[in-house]
Amino acid sequence: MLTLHHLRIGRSIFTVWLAEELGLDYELKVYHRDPQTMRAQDDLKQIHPLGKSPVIEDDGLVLSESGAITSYLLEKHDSEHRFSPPRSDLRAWARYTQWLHYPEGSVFTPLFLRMILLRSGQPHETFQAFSDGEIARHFQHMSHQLGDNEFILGDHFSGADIGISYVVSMAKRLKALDDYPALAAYLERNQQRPAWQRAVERAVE
Ligand SMILES: N[C@@H](CCC(=O)N[C@@H](CS)C(=O)NCC(=O)O)C(=O)O
Repeated sequence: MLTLHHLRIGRSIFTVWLAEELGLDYELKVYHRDPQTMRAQDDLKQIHPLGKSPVIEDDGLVLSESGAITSYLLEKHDSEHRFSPPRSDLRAWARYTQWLHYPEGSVFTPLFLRMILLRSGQPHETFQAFSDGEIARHFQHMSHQLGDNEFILGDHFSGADIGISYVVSMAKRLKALDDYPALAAYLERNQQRPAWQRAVERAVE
């Protein structure tokens, strides 16, 4: 049986969404942040030494990292390749893999820096300039990639849309989305999907 460990509030709701898109049967365990530090508490460390979420357990396999979890779940439960191209189509698979890892690998860091700067209330010129510049660079890149398409890789929803939606939603929370109406509409569209709605209902986001 698959268990999904979900820390509120954070990116693991997006893994719940994937599980719902796939129609999986899974147990959802919900964790809460320490109200003072906003970090995960020790209960998550009992599942994985990093104490971070998402984490899944599947027949004794404990797996962290949202991108790796997406790949694993699709490999195991999407033999029809509804949500990712087959490896035999090497170029399509490589492009998909790039967009699967891009949000966590590149877009998250400047957004996180902006969040820390806002929370600290202490201005820092160098960090602010880095985060502003990188956010603009990445959001222009994602807007360009999206173009007039419905999804990040064209007209089909894929596993890559899960992570892209996460960083776009983070930008929305940080009020950094005003210059990117197409990405705002993309997020809205994805959050109209029945699987997203079920995820929210189940994970009480
Ligand atoms: N690169 C990891 C990041 C995991 C991560 O940092 N998760 C956050 C939640 S959004 C977390 O567990 N934070 C709690 C903490 O660091 O104490 C992934 O993609 O899954």
